[in-house]
Amino acid sequence: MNPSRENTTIAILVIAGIVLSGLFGFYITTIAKAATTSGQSSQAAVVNLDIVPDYGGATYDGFVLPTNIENGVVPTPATNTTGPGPNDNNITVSAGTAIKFVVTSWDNAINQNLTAQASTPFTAYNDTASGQVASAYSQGQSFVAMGIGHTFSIPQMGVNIPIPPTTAVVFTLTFAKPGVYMYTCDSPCGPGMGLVGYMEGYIIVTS
Ligand SMILES: [Cu+2]
Repeated sequence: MNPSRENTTIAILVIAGIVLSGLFGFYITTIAKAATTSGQSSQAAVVNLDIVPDYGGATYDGFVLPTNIENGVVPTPATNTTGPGPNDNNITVSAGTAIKFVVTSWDNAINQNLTAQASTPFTAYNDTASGQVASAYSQGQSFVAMGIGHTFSIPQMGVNIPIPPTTAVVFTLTFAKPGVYMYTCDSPCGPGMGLVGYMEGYIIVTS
């Protein structure tokens, strides 16, 4: 092989390598995104749920899955109120698995000063000028006049977790058996309250 041909061969190999690594990188990114997306709606060990004020207008606050925010999916109020349907904020998880919930409220309104005892251990994370502050509450711990905008409540399980304004609240729940659990907001937050697809939805627990 003469020197110029060898150089040409090397150049072609380098270019091919760059193109292939780019394609491979894209492939990995796509796989990672697909895994995250499918993990959100089924068999997730982590459930991210946002509370968005005035989602869809008309002061309808809502629990919204992050993928629906990304895709601009705005629900119309569901007509079925007694069971799970295509309500846009239903969550599917596995029974017998510890599920970490991360509920992030983007609502800055305080609707209620809540005095109660923690039904479930939870940690509230707030961003402040001096960094992120975590407040952890153990089961049964009292809180007094906590300013909240919403709650994350599962009446069937006695779960009632306060969600303060512009705060991320993290807690872990394990659903012992397959079934359907309604989740809802107990705080008087407006017309989205008690509306399936907005401040109410269903957790579908599979075996
Ligand atoms: Cu609410």
